[in-house]
Amino acid sequence: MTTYTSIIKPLNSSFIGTAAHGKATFTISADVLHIEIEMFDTPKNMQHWEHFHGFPHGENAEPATMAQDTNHDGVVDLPETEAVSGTTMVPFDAQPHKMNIPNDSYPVSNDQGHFKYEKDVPLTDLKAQFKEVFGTDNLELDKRVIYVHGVPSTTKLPATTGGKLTEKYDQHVTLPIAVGKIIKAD
Ligand SMILES: [Cu+2]
Repeated sequence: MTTYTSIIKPLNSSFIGTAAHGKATFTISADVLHIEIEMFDTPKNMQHWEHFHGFPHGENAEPATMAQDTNHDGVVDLPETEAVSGTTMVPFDAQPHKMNIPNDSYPVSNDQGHFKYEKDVPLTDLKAQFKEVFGTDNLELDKRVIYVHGVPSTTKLPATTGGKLTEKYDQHVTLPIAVGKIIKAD
């Protein structure tokens, strides 16, 4: 059994007005990846996208900081995270092994901004899909970072905020609100 953990720290908190934070645990045993993610003080009563991000070819991903606000508009948007954190890889939604990023099956925060996500993922299926997309079946969790996203659609973002995927899934859905480096536990 191998365990990985992540302390998830706020990002863009001064802009969004709440410091989202939490913790994740990943346990690999036999053919199951067990995931637990608990978040506090996220924007409340809304769905929050969450994934691990990384580089497919062995590079080590690091959490973005305000230093990644390269266009100096006051927010670190999804495209700005890519330089240090790589690309969106695996969603923590209803079916992580499908690796279908844009969907509505991510966790929803309560009126306190809290949510807890728990999932058992079939590892063989996840690795097969990962290989299909990234050309390797090595998840390399300790080279990944976890992102939690999402501010209310009413939040006024700078016009320069990137990360709009579709009309439905725009910059509000993808704006990073917290990030954590995944590390291998002893
Ligand atoms: Cu993400």
